[in-house]
Amino acid sequence: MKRALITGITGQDGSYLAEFLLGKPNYEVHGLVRRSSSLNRQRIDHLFGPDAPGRDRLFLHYADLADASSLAAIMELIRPDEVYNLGAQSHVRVSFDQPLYTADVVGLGTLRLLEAVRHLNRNHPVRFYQASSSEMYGSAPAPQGPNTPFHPRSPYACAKLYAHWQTINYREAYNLFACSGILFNHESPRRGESFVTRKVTLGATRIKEGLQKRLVMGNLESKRDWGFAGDYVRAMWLMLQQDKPDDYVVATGETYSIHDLLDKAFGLVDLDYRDYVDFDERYMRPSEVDVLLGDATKAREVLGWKPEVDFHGLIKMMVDNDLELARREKHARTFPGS
Ligand code: NAP
Ligand code: G4F
Repeated sequence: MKRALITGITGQDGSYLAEFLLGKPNYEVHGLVRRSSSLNRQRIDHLFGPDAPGRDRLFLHYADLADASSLAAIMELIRPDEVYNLGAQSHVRVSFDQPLYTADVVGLGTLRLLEAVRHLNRNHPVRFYQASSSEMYGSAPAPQGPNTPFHPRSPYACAKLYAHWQTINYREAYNLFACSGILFNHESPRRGESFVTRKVTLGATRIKEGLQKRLVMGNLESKRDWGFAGDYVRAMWLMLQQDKPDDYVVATGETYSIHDLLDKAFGLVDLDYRDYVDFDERYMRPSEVDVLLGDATKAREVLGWKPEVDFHGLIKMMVDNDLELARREKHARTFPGS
């Protein structure tokens, strides 16, 4: 039985990765969770359900990337074979408001975890995956691939770049099996509500059901290479199954603007977004990343990875999910207590 440790298991990617690994009969999955005043385990609750495959192989532990002692203790307790570092303050706009906190959790948090992994690796081989980000490319011209120089444009991106280089340094200095996946934007019905795709699919469907009148947005000109999170966690796992550790870009190779996203999501519920969208300065960033478009040739050739869900399929999946949520909310409002 292989033991995997996931930081960020309560997040979008953590929940898909846990599901993916538990779907394999030879994995025990350990997730790191933070103490919070109320439980926020909605994305992984179903994994503990009576019919969930591997529910008896899933374990949660309290720890925090800000707390080196908790990471060291967990590493010794679990002695994982694979560590997936997905935990982060992952919102770019928020990182401008909380730059030091973001740097601590995203940058130093990764270093704390790498130290704990390095110590364990002295007597138990561990493979490490770092969730690097296409945000590290920032203003570098598209398309961005493994040889594109980085030019980060936010406190979040700078912190991710620090973590990225530490991961490479631990591989080179200590011979650690450490991989960095430079993942372009990936989304799903489990995406946090304040990221642009989910904000738009929630907004369009709630407007359709009469639960909301307007949608207030920031910059509509930027472009992103959006894929499906379920496809991207497969790439993370594949990286750790190779003979040699390396870094990979994971992307769809297609890019769309926020206008395109609005047009697609509202179009799926037969609405014209131009009738409903307002602008507010507060959603703008002090420095923006204009165009992200990834070149995932290496992931395709070496890992045999390719995305299975395209932009249309992704937005449709999210709209279908959010339409169902909106209909349930409307029903509950119309028939309270039913
Ligand atoms: P997400 O939904 O925001 O999830 C972030 C996770 O990190 C949550 O489980 C959160 O726990 C946890 N976390 C936050 N602060 C922590 C701390 N101090 N200690 C331990 N855990 C902490 O993010 P995601 O979209 O799944 O992304 C996963 C990773 O990939 C992140 O590192 C992100 O930066 C990176 N990434 C994401 C994308 C993308 O497009 N999604 C692209 C490239 C890279 P709580 O539930 O307790 O808040
Ligand atoms: O959905 P976003 O907030 O994602 P962003 O900034 O690209 O970051 C995401 O992807 C990164 C990978 O490239 C991850 F590393 C990171 O953790 C995160 O998952 O914004 C996308 C674009 C931006 O250009 C933003 O300015 O949408 C634009 N936008 C326009 N109006 C908006 C809004 N973004 C948000 N969140 N909210 C708006 O109202």
